[in-house]
Amino acid sequence: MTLTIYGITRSRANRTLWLAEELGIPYERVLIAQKDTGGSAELKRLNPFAHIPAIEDEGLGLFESLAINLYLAKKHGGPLAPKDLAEDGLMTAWSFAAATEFEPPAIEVLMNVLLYPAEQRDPAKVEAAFKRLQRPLDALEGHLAAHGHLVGGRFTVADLNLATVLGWLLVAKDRLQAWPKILAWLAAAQARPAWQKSQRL
Ligand SMILES: N[C@@H](CCC(=O)N[C@@H](CS)C(=O)NCC(=O)O)C(=O)O
Repeated sequence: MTLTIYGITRSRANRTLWLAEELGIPYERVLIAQKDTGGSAELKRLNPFAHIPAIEDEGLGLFESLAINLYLAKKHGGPLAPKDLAEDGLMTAWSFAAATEFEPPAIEVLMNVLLYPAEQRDPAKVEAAFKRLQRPLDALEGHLAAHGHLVGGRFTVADLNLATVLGWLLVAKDRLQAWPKILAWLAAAQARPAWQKSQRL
């Protein structure tokens, strides 16, 4: 076994678990939860920021969920991976957009609709997050209307990476009705057997 994935399923480690299941590659798990990350010397060895997920792959320690996924897709190849440098650039760009354009407001939505205790939830923060999301979601809606997927007309690691972030918005599914292509694309991503398996690991 060459690959070890660090992190519990209910964390950003589910991004890498999903990808590993899509690729059909063997891996081991080290179940570290959010509350234990700071105290884990093993994790610090692989990830200078001591967050989950991290991986160890044939001696390489790697961190940042979306970067891990790009690395594993490229290493193992197949339809999820870029077929040339142009696709590589586009998949990297969409993954950076997932982290910069979408993730900060999407996590505000997730926390304030679901994860914070009820008395800490702030509807104004959800409003502000959707205001911030309007432009990137409109842009994505247009891209999906034109191309169906993010890159190369097929489901790739770029779709997977962005779907893991936008999946958080399903806690406010009613508001997503304004973006029907995104809703359909997310539903198709989450209908994939590898996503469904990754939720149960
Ligand atoms: N940008 C990082 C974020 C990693 C991250 O913040 N992970 C959370 C769990 S989802 C964590 O480790 N929390 C515990 C902590 O911050 O100590 C990535 O995508 O991998």
